[in-house]
Amino acid sequence: MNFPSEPFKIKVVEPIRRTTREERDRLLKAAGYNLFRIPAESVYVDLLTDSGTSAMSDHQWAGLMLGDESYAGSRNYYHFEEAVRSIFGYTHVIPTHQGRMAENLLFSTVVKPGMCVPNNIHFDTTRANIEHQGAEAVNAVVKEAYDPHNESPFKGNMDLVRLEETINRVGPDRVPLVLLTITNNSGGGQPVSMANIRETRALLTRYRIPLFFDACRFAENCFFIKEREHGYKDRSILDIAQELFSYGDGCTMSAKKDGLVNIGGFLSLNDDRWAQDITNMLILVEGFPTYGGLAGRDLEAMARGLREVLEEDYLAFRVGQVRYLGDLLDHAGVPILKPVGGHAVYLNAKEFLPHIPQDQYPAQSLAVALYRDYGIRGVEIGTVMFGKRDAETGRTIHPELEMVRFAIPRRVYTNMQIAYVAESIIDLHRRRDGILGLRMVYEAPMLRHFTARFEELDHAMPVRQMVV
Ligand code: P71
Repeated sequence: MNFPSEPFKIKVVEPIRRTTREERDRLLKAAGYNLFRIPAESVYVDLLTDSGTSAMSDHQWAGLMLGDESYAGSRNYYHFEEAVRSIFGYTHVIPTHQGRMAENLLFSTVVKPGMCVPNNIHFDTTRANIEHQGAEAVNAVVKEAYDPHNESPFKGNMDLVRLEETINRVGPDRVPLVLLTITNNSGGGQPVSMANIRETRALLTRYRIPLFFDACRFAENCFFIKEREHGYKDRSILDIAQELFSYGDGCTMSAKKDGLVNIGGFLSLNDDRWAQDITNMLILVEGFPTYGGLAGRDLEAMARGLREVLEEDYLAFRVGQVRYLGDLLDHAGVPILKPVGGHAVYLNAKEFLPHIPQDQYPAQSLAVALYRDYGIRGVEIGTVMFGKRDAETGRTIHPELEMVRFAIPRRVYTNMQIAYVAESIIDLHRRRDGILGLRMVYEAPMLRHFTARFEELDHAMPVRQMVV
C-alpha cells in the first residue's frame, strides 16, 4: 500500500492537552453523553468533523492580510469569483458564510411544498433544508452503498432506475432539481464516477430537470476518478473537475471542506432567473452579493484554498492519510466501512457492538467509549443523526448504516497521531464486550444530534422488537 508522507512542513503549532479518564467521564455526564457538547480543549485528537477544521497554508494566511473590507466590490470577491468560475464553470457565483446557507437559499427559492428532491444520499443539513420547505428528500444511491463489505470503487453512484422511478412516482414537474453529493458523505465518503454523472445528466435531460452538485468534497472525488476510472489517469485534477461540473447546472458548496478554509461557502449556477431570486434573498438574510456573510479576507483565503486543493501531492497525501487509518484498523480486524472514503474512516457499529441493539444507539455508545477511554472524538452517523419517528406508532425507524465517523481535518494531524487513533480503536475493540448502550432523554424536533442528551444504561437492556 502506498501512503505518501506529508507534502508540507509545520510553521506554527497549536498545543493540545491530555486529560484524564476521570475528567472525561465527568465531562460526558455533564454533556448528556453528546460529544457536540464537550469543550474542544478537552479533546486530544478531534475527528468530529473535517469541516472548517483544516489548516490553512502560509499562502492563504498571507492572503488574509490582503483582505479589502469594502462593503461593495471588494477585490477579493473578484479573485474568488475567478477561482470558482475557472473550476466550476457556472455563470453566477454567490458567496455564503457556509454550505447550509447555500442550501437554504437554493431550496427556499426553487423548492415548493409537495415537491421532491432526489440525491445519492442527502447529508443531514441538506435533508433538513428540503424538508423545511415541506418537500420530500429522497435517497437514490446504488444498493452497494448500504453494504459495508462491498468494495466497489464508486459506491456514491446514483441508482438510475431508482431515480427514474422516483421522478415518475412524483411527476417530473414536482422535481425542481436533482442533487449529487460528491463525495457521498453519509454513505461513507464514497465517490461518484464520471460515467454515472454523465448518465444521470442524460436521464435528467430527457425530463428537463436540472442537475446540481453538493460539491463540498469535489477535489477528493476527482482524485478518486483519476485513481479508479478508466481514461482519467493522465488528466489533471482541474481538468477532471471542469469536465465533471460541465454536466451540471450548478452547485452548492461548503468551502469548509475542499475550500481549505475555516469558514465560507457558495452557490454557483447558470440559470439567470434563479440567480436573481437567490441574490435578492441573499441580500435579505446574508449580505451584499460581493461578500455574502463573509469578510473580504475570508473570500481571499477561499480563492487560494480552491486552487491549492487541486494539487496532486496534497490530494495523494490527504486521501492516503485517511486510507492509512482505515488500513491499520482493517488489518487488525476492526469492522470498518469499505472501501475507505476520501475524508473519513467509518466504524461499522453494528458489527463492532453486536450486543447493543439499534434502539440503544450502538454508534453513539461507541463514540462515547472512545472519548472516555482515549480522548478521541468522532461523530455518530446512525440512528441519532438519521433515525426517524414513525408518525403512527412513535417508534424509531432506523437507518441502514449505523456508524461512527472519524473525519480527518486537512493538513492538521501527523501520521503519528493517526497511528495513536488506530491503536486506541484497536484496543477498545478488544474490550468491546464491556461497552453499554444509551437511552435518549431529550431530542429537538429537527437536527436532533446536535443537542440530544442521553443516559448510560447500567446493564444491557433486553432486546426489544425493532422496526427496521
Ligand atoms: C460534516 C459536515 C458538518 C457537520 C454537519 C453536521 C454535523 C456535524 C458536522 C456538512 C455538509 C456536508 C455535505 C455533504 C452540506 C454540508 C453543510 N458537513 N453537504 O460532514 O458534509 O455544510 O456545514 O458548511 O453548512 O462534518 P456546512
